[in-house]
This record gives sequence, structure tokens and C-alpha cells, in this order.
Amino acid sequence: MQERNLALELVRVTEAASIACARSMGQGNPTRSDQLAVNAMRAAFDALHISGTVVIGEGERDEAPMLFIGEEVGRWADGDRKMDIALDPLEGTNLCAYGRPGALSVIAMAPHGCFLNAPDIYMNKVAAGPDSRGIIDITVGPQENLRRLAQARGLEVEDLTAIVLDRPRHEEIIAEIRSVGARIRLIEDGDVDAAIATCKPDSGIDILFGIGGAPEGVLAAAAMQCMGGDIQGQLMFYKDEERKRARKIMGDDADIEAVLTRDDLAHGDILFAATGVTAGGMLEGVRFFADGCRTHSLVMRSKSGTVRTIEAVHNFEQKPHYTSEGFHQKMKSVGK
Ligand code: VTB
Repeated sequence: MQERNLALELVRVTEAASIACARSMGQGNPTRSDQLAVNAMRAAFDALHISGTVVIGEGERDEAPMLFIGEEVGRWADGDRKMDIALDPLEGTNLCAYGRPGALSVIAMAPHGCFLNAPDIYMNKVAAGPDSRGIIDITVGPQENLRRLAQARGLEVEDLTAIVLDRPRHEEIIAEIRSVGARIRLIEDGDVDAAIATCKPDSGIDILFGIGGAPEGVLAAAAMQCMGGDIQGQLMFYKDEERKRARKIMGDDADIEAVLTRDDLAHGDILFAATGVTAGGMLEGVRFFADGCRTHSLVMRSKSGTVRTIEAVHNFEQKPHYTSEGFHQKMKSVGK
């Protein structure tokens, strides 16, 4: 199957995961929310015409029963293209479990070798929209990045809004942003949604700063490749063991301290799909009604630069549906 069609197939997988875990929104059980998304995503992958290998996933084989790094997904039939997969069935697990904005289900897919094999550790990031390409630089700090972006846009720094994860580790970054008078949007979780929002002109978000997960950095870079935005990252090491993990997964010769550009994180012909679980910077959440629901997704391809938003109405009476047990029960009962 041609890649251009595959992007539209991919969105069915993120839709399935979103619908499944959206049932658990606000129930206060992150593990269950994640499990619902994982199970539904795993089942939906089986229908996809690819020979896929998870390179960014739920963790390593011994710690994740499904969608672990190295797991093969898709049909793996003759003629199915070999693809590497970066995924997060529920990015912002706590956002879903506690009913907060910005949770989504996300998959990026590209030919083998296009995604950085990122260890599951922290990464410092800066990301902004298309007019920041070649301007933002993680080594110069928030103040200078804000100054450069304001200048490129013919604005004052005070007109810009930075988005930052609300964490004690960001005290210094937040103080720096405040000192130049830029506005700040603090979020509880979900810096993939935040990075995407920087590329949406009317989102009210201009630039992302701060330390989040490295796997999320790869997913954000895949989205930025499709939307024309820019991102840079740098792995953060707090413990020796994290360096060891980075070397193990990235190879002994890799410069694990290096500034990682958008292309280092994700390059090539990337297909990207994300479906909102709870309403966020770009996407609506799942809305249920009698015998169905409505989902809002983003489907993109880096090669063509096409960005589609897909509003889908799912009819639970007529469609096969995913539950944690498989395809047997009505989708309506997912999460109950
Ligand atoms: C980061 C961020 C994610 O969780 O991984 C964060 O990239 C975890 O940070 O988007 P803490 O360890 O400080 O909680 C998310 O916000 C959600 O998965």
C-alpha cells in the first residue's frame, strides 16, 4: 500500500486508542487509562498493511507487556512496507486520568532509521513554529530565544507566550522568561501537544521551553517535520545509570551530550497521526453520545507538508470495536 494512503490508515489506530481510554477520563486511575489505550492501539495495529517495528514505545520488553521497543506491529504480510514506529498510546496519562486538557494518542511512522533511538530519560527542549526555523537555539537560553523570535515576527517580547511544564525543575527557566516580560502558560503534562500548539497560528502559544521526556521529544520532532516548525533537544543526565541507558540504546559511539536538531530527532518521509483524548492546544477531545462518539485527529505527512484535521463520527452499532478484551464487546462498554 502506498505511504500516502497509510497515513489515513494510521489515524484509525490513534482513534481506537483515544476512544478506549477517553472512557476513563477523570476516573483517577492512570494505569487503567494507559492500559485501555495500549490494548486498543495494539489490536488496531493488526489491520495495518505494514511490517512495523516499535522504536519509541511503552518501554523495553521486560517492563512493558505490549508496544515495547522492538515489538513487531502490523500485518507483516508479503509486500507490506518495513516501517519504524514511534508511539505513545496515551501521551499525558495523568491528563486523561484526572480530566485535564492536552491528552492525546499519537503515532509517527517512517522508514527504518529515521527516528532517534531515544532512551526513556529527560530531554531539554525548545520548539516553535515555522518562522523560527534556524533562529531558535537551545544553547542560548530562553531570553535570547524569545528576543530572536520577537524580532523575526516584528513583535515585542511581551507579546509572546511561552509554554512550560509546571515543575520545580523549571524554576530558573520560568524566572528567565518572566524577567523579559513574556507571558507564560504553565501545563501539568503533555509537551507533545504543547509543541504542536506552537505551530498553530491561533493557538496563542509561541514557543515551548523546558525538560520533558526524550521519547516525547522524538514524537514532537516528527510533528514539527510535518508542520514546518523547529525543535532542538538535549538529553539530560541526572544519574550515571541514565548515561548507561543512553549508550546502550544509542550506541557506544553516539555523542549523547550533543544538541539534537529536528533532523537528528526525526527525519525522512514521516507519517504522523494524533487523536485528541481530552481537548488540547490543537485537538478536541473524544465526545460520546448515544451509540457513538466524535473524535478529532491530526494526520500529516512530512513529504507533502499536508496537514489534515479529521473530525470522525463513529457509530458503535455498525463498526467493529475495540475493548480491552478484544473485538467482542460493544465499544460502548469500553472502560466500564
Ligand atoms: C514528560 C513530558 C510528557 O510527562 O515526560 C512528563 O514529556 C514527565 O515529567 O509530556 P515528570 O517526570 O516531571 O512528571 C508528560 O508531561 C506526560 O507524559
